Amino acid sequence: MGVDESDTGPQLAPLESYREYPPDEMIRRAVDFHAEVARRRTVREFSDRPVPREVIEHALRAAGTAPNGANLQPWHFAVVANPGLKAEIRRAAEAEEQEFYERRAPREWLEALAPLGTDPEKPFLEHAPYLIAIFEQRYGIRPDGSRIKHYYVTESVGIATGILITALHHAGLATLTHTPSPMGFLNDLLGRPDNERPFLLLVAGYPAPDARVPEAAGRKKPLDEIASFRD
Ligand code: IYR
Repeated sequence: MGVDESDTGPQLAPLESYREYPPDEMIRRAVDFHAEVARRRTVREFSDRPVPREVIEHALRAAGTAPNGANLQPWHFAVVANPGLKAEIRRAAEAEEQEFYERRAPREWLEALAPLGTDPEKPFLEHAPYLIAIFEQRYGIRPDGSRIKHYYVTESVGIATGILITALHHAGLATLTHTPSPMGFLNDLLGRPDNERPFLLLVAGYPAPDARVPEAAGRKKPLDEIASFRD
């Protein structure tokens, strides 16, 4: 019922989920949503307080609704709560970060990071209750082992990650988008296949009670610097 009956071409269904709001309500919703997401801060000090796994599961379901190339959903979210595995991830990430901060990073990059106060120590990888390793699937694999081409993989996974971060924030959790570089160790430690490439490591939990955040990172460009309108 409600599905196009023709036997050729795509099966189309009526758009039942769309909601229109009167303009004043639309504006209020847009204002409120901005205020809600503008409160989000990237946090680097996490509490070890446990978080209900259901929150993570629902946020991941939200991420899985992201628009993506040909609806092939080219992502995998590997959720890590196991303390031993978190410790291994921390060890591997800190080894890469040590290299990054001491050798690999050009001075210009280190200067750009200075206002954030980041360094190679990543204790949050053990303190936070959840690490979500986000993988992009460069291609898919059919049950017979043949490859399925994926499209706009990075764009798709980036959009899904944005929704995931927003969903976790909306639920009342703090996150950190962590990008140890390179991240190949995540495939080894998490047993992920060769068609998957780590996209980023999302740290999620309650902020530490005394968590502090860099002032510089809270300053966002005004609208006239990030957008242009041609009426
Ligand atoms: N991956 C390093 C460095 C780093 C890079 C950027 I660009 C940042 O916005 C923050 C950190 C680290 O996590 O410390």
